[in-house]
Amino acid sequence: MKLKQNQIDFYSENGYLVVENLFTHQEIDQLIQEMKGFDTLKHLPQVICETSGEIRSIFAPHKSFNVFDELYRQKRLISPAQQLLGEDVYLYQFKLNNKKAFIGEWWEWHQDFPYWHLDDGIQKPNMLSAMILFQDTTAAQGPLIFLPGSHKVGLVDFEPKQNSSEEGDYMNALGADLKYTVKKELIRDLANSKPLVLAEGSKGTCVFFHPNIFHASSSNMSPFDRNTAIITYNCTSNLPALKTGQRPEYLCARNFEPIHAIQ
Ligand code: 6CS
Ligand code: FE
Repeated sequence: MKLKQNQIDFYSENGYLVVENLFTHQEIDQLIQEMKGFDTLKHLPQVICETSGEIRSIFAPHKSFNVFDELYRQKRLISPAQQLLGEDVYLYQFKLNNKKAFIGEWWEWHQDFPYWHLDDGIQKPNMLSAMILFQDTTAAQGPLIFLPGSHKVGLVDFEPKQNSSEEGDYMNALGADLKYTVKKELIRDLANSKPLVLAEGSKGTCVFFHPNIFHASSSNMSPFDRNTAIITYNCTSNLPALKTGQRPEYLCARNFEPIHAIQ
């Protein structure tokens, strides 16, 4: 799948791009089936649970299950990523974010790049995330909320937080109480000039988004699950600084080989 120029322009203007039906229902059903295998792997550090005990996120699912290993290499993801970034890419981070019916919790307003820049030492935001929707997703399930165009602002000041001080503590990058969040005034100002957008879409839709776009999501009060796969690609010229005390491989991958795309 190659993006058209108008899609590339839309992405650079807005910081996100929705591509409907990138995956078939059958393909998604297979992924959902495979995800059940993680119930037995809850003790692993890369499986993050909600306060209720349900799985919130699974990092590096490709290390445990073959279907996920084949997912991030798909040409229909790699080609658009290369087009939008203008370079070869490697897999930086791969997670499954779950939001279970009735109990799935929110994400505060944040940018992704601060985590990757400050915690992993990546220099430039030459990265992107591809989010695949596993269900037909509407406002009721707590989809991502984007502030279009906010990626152009660059890295912004964080809302001061009590939990943001401990160096080397990466768990507060993974739960509902995030360490790098965007200041409320800034969101208010920008949202007054550009309306917020919900990442809604049918099962199999893919949403590409920029590491600096402001985003958040509400809890899932609906009776329907909302599962997503979020695959982050980085340019092979933009590697993390390898320093001591760095985050585990399931958050910041160390295999910098350009991905060999498969059909
Ligand atoms: O720590 C990280 O890498 C992650 N944290 C957040 C809140 N978003 C992006 C990324 O997965
Ligand atoms: Fe995020």
